[in-house]
Amino acid sequence: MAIEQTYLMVKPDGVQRGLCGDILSRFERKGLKIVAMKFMVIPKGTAEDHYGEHKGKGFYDSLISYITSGPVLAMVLEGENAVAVCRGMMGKTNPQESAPGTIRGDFGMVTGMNLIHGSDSPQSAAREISIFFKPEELIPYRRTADDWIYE
Ligand code: D4T
Repeated sequence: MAIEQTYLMVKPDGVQRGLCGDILSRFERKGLKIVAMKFMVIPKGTAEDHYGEHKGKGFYDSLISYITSGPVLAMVLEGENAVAVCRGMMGKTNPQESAPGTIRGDFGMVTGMNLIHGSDSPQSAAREISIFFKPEELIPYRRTADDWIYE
């Protein structure tokens, strides 16, 4: 199984509700490796770039104003099959349909405040990482715990 990188972001509601630590610790405890992290308010143009595929949809304007309404915790995580693993941990887009034990299932109530973003494919991950991080902001290092996470 290939090692992948994925783009994750605790959205403004997650930051305001004090859930950054809880959300990040789930990924750390699972075995994902932190490669980059940034606390930022997303500029409107960057948000429009990130969510370009949704332009023209009914929820687009509120999505852009929500995601730019306050700071987010942006990060790149790495691991085997990281994109799908992290999507599974996030739960479905609508928190009311997300299984208990997932981030959205445990903490969210509505789609418009669904706490976290995660790339939905390796191609999206590469695109999104390049929107939010410069190449030199991705930190390569050997994590000794990997010897006890992977066979
Ligand atoms: P993101 O992209 O934020 O990780 O969410 P998902 O990958 O799970 O879902 P998405 O791309 O379909 O939607 C992006 C973003 O738009 C919000 N949204 C979505 C909304 O407010 N109303 C809607 O009807 C939909 C489909 C929530 C997530």
